Amino acid sequence: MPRTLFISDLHLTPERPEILQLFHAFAEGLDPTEVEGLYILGDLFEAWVGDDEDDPVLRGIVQALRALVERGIPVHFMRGNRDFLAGRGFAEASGCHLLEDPACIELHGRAVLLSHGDTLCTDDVAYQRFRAQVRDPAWQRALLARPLAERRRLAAQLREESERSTAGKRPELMDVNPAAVEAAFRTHGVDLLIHGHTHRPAIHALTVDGRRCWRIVLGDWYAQGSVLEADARGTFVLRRFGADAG
Ligand code: LP5
Repeated sequence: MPRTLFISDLHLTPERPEILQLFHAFAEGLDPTEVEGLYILGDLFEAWVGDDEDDPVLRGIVQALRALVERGIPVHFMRGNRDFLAGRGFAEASGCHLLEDPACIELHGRAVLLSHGDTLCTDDVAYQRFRAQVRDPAWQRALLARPLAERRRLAAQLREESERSTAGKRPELMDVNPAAVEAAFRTHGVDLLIHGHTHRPAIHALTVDGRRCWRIVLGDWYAQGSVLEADARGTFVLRRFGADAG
């Protein structure tokens, strides 16, 4: 039975060749007669500093997406907090359809809400302030006007700053806020939300205004691959695969 696939938080970088290899094997192994579409819900890249990126490894990832689209598998891409600078140039080169965050899609007759997930982490006030700044179009225009090498340096500094900052935050602070999750179900009138970002893969059942709802959290690709598969019967399977999947 054809399936729709959802992935996020691959954090692909030349520095982790084994996960790059896993991604390429995953993409090449997708069969258009079995896969109706692939949704990438953010953080495909460890860091994307602009669509003029010329690193051969990162361009190879863009090519792999394009090859999927040319083989007849539509690829939908939502920006995450690591690849929020992916724009029209990336979409044209990869053939991906860019999704806004959040996006409501129809999946086999059911409305499903998709998000990277960072906007639901409302207790992390420092991050939300930072996010508002880097998502500002004027800030992005000014940044993208700087040379590629400078943007790479800034991104590396920002990563260091982020690692320092997250090391000092309580884990619960970096998870979704229950009220923000409920508000998302209520606002969009859906009973299923799929997101990534928190790296806490799970299928959660909850009740919102008396309605049974489901929140599916995608896994990261740090030690293995992770994919959510959905079929037309309404079955969702969260699967790990590759080296350390167990
Ligand atoms: O990414 P992760 O999972 O480690 O942590 C996130 C939040 N951090 C971020 C920052 C990104 O990691 C940075 C990646 C940049 C890649 C693309 C760059 C494009 C070019 C940009 C060039 C300027 O998103 C982290 C959350 C955590 O998720 C959990 O939700 O807590 O948030 C933070 O750490 C933010 C801090 O709390 C506040 C940030 C202060 C920034 C200070 C600026 C320093 C100036 C550096 C030079 C530009």
